[in-house]
Amino acid sequence: MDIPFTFTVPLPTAVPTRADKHLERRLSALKGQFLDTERYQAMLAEEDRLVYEVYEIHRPEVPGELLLGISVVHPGQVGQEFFMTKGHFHTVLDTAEIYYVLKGEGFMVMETPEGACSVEALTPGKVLYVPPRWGHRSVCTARQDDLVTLFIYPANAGHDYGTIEQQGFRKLVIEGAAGIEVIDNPRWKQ
Ligand code: PAN
Ligand code: ZN
Repeated sequence: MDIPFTFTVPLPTAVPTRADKHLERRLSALKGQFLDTERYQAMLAEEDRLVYEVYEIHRPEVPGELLLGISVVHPGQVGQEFFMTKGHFHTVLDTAEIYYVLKGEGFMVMETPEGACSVEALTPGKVLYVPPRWGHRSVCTARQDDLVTLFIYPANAGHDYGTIEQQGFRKLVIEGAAGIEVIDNPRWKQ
């Protein structure tokens, strides 16, 4: 029998008091994603740095259930580009997701297979609704602080990483001459 459960996410550490799985994604897991491939290779040769972590609560992956957890993107850059998650579409494209920002600064880069795109600033207290069909990637733009979000999505959604691995998102978040800039991804082909 299912029993309602609670957990807390004490700040500032933001490590949830319950997690069934703790995932660590390092630079090596983001091969091909950063624009500056030379800098990526040089950094990787030095150290396979931790880019982001995910704390997952497990539930049965069936319609009606929700999956939830905490995502922590660490500060850092590969060349001008900020540390970010791999990003994905949901395998069941018509499934949405909610993000609640607990800590840090950053952006959610989003797009649909139909060609729409949107880049939303993430600040503590903000709730972001990612509608069905929108692929999504979190980017941490703070110099020192992690970007910490709570995410909730239908348990049957699944993850399609392959589409993004091929050419990335249409938009990139970089440190430009005038500060943080959102630019077109030059690798992205129509
Ligand atoms: C989140 C993400 C999490 C890590 O749980 O999975 O932030 O990002 P990647 O999955 O792109 O590596 C989510 O959006 N789930 O659907
Ligand atoms: Zn998702």
